[in-house]
Amino acid sequence: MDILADLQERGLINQTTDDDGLKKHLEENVVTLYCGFDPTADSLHIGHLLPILMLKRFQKAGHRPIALIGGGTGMIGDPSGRSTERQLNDHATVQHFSQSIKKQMARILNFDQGENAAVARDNYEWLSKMTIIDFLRDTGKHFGINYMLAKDSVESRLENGISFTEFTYMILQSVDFLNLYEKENCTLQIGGSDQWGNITAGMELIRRTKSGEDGEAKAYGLTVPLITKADGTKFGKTAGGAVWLDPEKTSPYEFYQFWINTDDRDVIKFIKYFTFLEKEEIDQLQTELETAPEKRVPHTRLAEEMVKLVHGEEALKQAQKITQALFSGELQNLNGAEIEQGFKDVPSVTFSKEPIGLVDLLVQAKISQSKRQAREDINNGAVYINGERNQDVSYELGDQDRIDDKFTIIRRGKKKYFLIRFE
Ligand code: 629
Repeated sequence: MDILADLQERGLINQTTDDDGLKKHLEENVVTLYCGFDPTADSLHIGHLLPILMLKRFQKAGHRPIALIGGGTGMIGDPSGRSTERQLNDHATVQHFSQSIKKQMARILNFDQGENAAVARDNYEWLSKMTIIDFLRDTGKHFGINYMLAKDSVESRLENGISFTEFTYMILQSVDFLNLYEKENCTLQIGGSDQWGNITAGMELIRRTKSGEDGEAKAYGLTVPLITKADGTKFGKTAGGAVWLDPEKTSPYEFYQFWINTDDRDVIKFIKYFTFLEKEEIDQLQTELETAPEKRVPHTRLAEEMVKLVHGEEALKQAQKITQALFSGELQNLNGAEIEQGFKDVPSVTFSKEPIGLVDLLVQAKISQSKRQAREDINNGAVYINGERNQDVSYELGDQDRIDDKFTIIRRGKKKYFLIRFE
């Protein structure tokens, strides 16, 4: 199946600048395409995943993807899709963000050898060398103010105000497309639907500056849809904030949980968007969802695919192990790192390593209200140490209760977990 038909089938095309032309272009050529990512944090997040995977889909279909890091544009700030002016980061910070993002990108895309190996570029390379006079004379002349004012990203901001800095952003992104067109024969830019205005501005610049004797210079644009959820809440946000691709910021276990908690109404759509599973298998998962929704087979599959893709097989095994341990309450087999991932969001208290009576610990960690309550809880069999029930009111916690000499998990009742850290 051709790439556009596959993308269409998956619901991954919001719009293209020329459906028929692009289809033909992709059929006849190994097409170099790009997508840009501005370094606005030290990690990519789940909102970046769809376009990254798009690059990978094109690569799998034989085309050549460029991941463009916006080391230059990240200094300016894209107004697209935003209602207020951005806070600018200083140069060193943007550089640091760029480095981190490049590393993450390399984990997902294949930058190794081969005719269509993915390529990484940083627009700081050319944008930082452009002089203000060149910029205004050679590039600015091609942009009419009325054209720029009519772009969504600008028009929607006129009332609340937009700086000249953000106003010119579309020109910089257009310079990139032109530059990659010239140097890399890049003829397609992709992005989220918020990028439509910037992408078409670049195409226009290419057409105006590169059309010559041989006829029209042509470039293409394609956008992916905004991800919506059935319950109307924003995709990629959890109570704890954004879902990051950096395992230090969002652990593989949390990442796994994020996907497994997908709403039934969204799960098949997300499988189409985010995985490389093929139609037959997706149809099968759809049937599973309809006949045995309680088994959550598609959700589990989605979570597995995503953790494997972003963090690898080992991290997936660990996430599954933690999930299983928390589900069964059997925590004995978890190591310190796994405890830390699995219990990141439970109340935690730090103690010194002196032996301490269970009753005192329950009170001091505010797990039980009073000594009397603590004794009652223990007697009732409501208290578990590392997954094992303990009904001894005179029990003293010691070395044997510390996992990796660092953690003890106390459970009170069916589900209330507490993490005791020892220093
Ligand atoms: C220079 C910079 C270019 C081309 C693109 C860019 C970045 C672009 C942008 N993109 C968003 C970002 O960086 O701001 N101006 O966070 C983000 N993108 C991925 C998708 C997006 C978009 O990285 O395009 O739609 C999110 O899904 O918001 O020459």
